[in-house]
Amino acid sequence: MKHTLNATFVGAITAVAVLGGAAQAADWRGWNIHADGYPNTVAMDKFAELLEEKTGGEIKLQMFHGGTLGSQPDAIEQVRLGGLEIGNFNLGPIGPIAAEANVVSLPFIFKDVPHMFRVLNGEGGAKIAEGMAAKGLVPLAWYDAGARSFYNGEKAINAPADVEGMKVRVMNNDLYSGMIAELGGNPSPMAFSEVYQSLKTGVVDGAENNWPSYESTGHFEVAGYYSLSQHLIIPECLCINTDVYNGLSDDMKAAVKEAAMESAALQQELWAAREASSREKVEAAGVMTNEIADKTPFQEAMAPVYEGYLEANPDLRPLVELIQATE
Ligand code: GTR
Repeated sequence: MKHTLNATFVGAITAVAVLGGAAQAADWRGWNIHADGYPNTVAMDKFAELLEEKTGGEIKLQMFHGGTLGSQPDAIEQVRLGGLEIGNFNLGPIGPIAAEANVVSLPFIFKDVPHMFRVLNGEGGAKIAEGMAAKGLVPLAWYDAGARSFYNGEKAINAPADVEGMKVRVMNNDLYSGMIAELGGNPSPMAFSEVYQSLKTGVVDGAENNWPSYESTGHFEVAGYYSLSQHLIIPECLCINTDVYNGLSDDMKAAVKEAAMESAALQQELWAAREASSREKVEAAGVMTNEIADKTPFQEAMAPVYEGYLEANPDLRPLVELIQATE
């Protein structure tokens, strides 16, 4: 497939991307927080490969993994402003920017991961995508990030009382700080890259994440109790700057979207395998895992978090109800 860039495309991206003179190729840069071999890293590399292939070499994407281009909140700003074109972002730190996207950060809103995907692939996902696009981030496809659970170095967590007084690292989002506060803990918002040292030196007592991130970061070495609260099921996006995307011709848009969808299919497949292998690895290293027999007290404690969100965003009540009503 051989295209030439159309005028709209060139006009729109001149301000935000480097155009390679004669060849008229667009050189994009992409951000990812994860290490080599992580499902998202492999899938983003695949996206870059497919993008080049499907656009006949007209769009080239250079991926920067491991958060080398900055923290996630900074990278989200960069993509919104067009300093970077592409990012694989967790919707958690996007929530404070796009209220629609923040709905996924309400604790226990999704029953499980398949429920999350049913919502994302329907009207709810369209509403979230629209809200994000208006803030500069078009989600091209959704990645799986499983469920997040609490971990710490001292004890198994079985009830909210076990979180009381505990200093828990959260991602930058007031909903998460509210969530920890409602459980009686002290929230500590902090960049992903700082969590290992903070756990090790006692700056925080615990944190929360999915199996693959708990394992790949080495957090399991310094916080050996993993309690299956599964309080958050947050999707991730393969996101592009809105102006860059809108400036593409229809053919180019289709090629970019197709590459993203194929990348997401690969990510979801790799994710399932990695969740299992990460769990095996940390348990073999001595991590104590516990199921939480009754999650109701955790869920009930979240009522003020929902109330706060709905008070701030009364127009998003239908979205919350739509998700809750989705089978
Ligand atoms: C991971 C997620 C990252 C980042 C990280 C965190 O699960 O994939 O994008 O959000 O959690 O806790 O900061």
